[in-house]
Amino acid sequence: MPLPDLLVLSMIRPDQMRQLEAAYTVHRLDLAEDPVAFLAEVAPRIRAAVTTGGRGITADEVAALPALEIVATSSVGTDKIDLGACAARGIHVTNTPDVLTDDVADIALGLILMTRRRLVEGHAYVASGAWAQEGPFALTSALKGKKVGILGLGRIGQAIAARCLPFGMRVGYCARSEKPVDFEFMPSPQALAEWSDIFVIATPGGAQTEALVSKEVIEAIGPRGTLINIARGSVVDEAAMIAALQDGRLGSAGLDVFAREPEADKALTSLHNVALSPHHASGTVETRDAMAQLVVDNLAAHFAGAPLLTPVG
Ligand code: 8YV
Repeated sequence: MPLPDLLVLSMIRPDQMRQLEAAYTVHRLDLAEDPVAFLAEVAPRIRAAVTTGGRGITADEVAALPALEIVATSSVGTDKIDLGACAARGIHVTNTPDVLTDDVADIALGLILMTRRRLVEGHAYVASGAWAQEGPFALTSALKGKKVGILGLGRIGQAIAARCLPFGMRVGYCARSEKPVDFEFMPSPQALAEWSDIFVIATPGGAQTEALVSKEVIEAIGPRGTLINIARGSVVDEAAMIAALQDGRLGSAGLDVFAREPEADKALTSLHNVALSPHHASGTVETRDAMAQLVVDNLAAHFAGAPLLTPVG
């Protein structure tokens, strides 16, 4: 029995790649010198595809794969996967929720600490010798008693909330609907921004949330406020955020995601009131191994005719 043909658009962890190579005829589009020619050659045989959050799979690529049955992504986000194109053809899509929730929430808290206690500037203050020359570093504001507004209270948003409480912070949220939680509900991103000292974006990416955090919302967070984004760069009007950070209408920002990755806007990277992370919230060995294993296990379930572990939609 020939092994099913599998297309790798973006590689996953080494051990799981070895498992794929043992169970499928693997075609590495991610390594192809001429991806267009490579895809044309293998396309008729491809029954499954593996990708990651940053790569996804386009509608054109889906259309080029007439025998495609399943797309498995090593990410919780599916904004780079054309779900409509997959649904129209009955192509299954699987992602990797839950296994990355804690790591992503940890990075959100890390960015809150880095921005609110100005740890990046403090490091530079010591390293540059300014401490010896200019005296004590400026006082910052405490986390205790501050209001954290979470935009999007899904698994990751709720994990962030759970981490804020032990720091003595109050939690509010905005979501498509009220949830059975003990946090204050705000009906809109604008209302949440007006309420918040720290505004955390934890929504999915994609068309439905594009620029949801607008210039007006950014200004409502305000000169003493902090914006944290561990979701997708597309959720924020990045140009408006940069301008507000530059002229003081927004106090500070902690960002793990950007409008363009990996080339973050130079106007952003030169600011002193930001803490920046290279889209690495799920970037631990343990979590990326668990995500990759979910990819392998979902594919195995599909070809065994068993229920998928983490289907999307
Ligand atoms: C990375 C992520 O994009 O899970 C997501 O949606 O954003 C991250 O985990 C990457 O896809 C992990 O492979």
